[in-house]
Amino acid sequence: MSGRLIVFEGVEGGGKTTQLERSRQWLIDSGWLAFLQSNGWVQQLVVTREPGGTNLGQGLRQLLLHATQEPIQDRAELLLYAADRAQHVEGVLRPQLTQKNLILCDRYTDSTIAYQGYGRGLDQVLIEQLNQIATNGLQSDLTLWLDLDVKIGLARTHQRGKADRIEQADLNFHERVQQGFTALAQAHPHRIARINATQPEAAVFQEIQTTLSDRLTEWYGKKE
Ligand code: T5A
Repeated sequence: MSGRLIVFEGVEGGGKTTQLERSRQWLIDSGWLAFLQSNGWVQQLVVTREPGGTNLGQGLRQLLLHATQEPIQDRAELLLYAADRAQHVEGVLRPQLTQKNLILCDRYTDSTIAYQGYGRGLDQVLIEQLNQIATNGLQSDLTLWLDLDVKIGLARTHQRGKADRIEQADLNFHERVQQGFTALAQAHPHRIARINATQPEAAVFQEIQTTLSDRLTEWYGKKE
């Protein structure tokens, strides 16, 4: 059995980074990781993200989120995210899964459908094809969609300081991105689990913990 890919998705400020770290810690503290390791099903727990999960990706992330010299055209943006993903899948995700590692990844293919497809309005068929090229068919095993009102998420990120290039886009853009995630969750009810991210941090994590426990049990059996 190879490893598993668990992805955290959602609009800006939804708490992905916060909850990913809590999940990492819980997998260790709850004994799940030790259980999986002792049975030889999982070797390591790995944390990564898109964009920016490789050296090349870190440069692309800098360009995508902070470039100021000239506007980035929508199709160029799409291709840069795809380049980041192709490098990440072949250089990190696939090798880690082959080594039976359990991966927690901040954003993946659904972000491209939501942001470049619904948000920018680029052709969905083109995006599906590009996702297929970039991933060579690698899908997440579970995606935790942190669902919250875009205004609340943006307010959280603004409190934190200067907004990045994508956070600066207008509210309508972010509303369309949210519609994208909603449609994706409806289309893939087993792969994508909705988490109510409007609640306080600990309550959000409680939902995530329940979802993770259920899914790990489905994949590997009841933890002893
Ligand atoms: N993108 C990405 C695309 O357009 N296409 C693609 O294909 C891909 C892969 C990446 C950007 O690139 C875009 C999407 C993004 O715009 P990012 O850093 O990965 O950038 O994504 P962001 O959403 O910008 O990350 P953020 O760090 O802004 O948001 P998070 O990770 O969702 O939230 P987090 O955990 O950092 O929390 C944000 C703030 O809220 C507080 C935290 O303390 C923090 O201050 N917070 C809460 N406050 C109250 N209640 C809670 N429950 C809270 N949870 C967290």
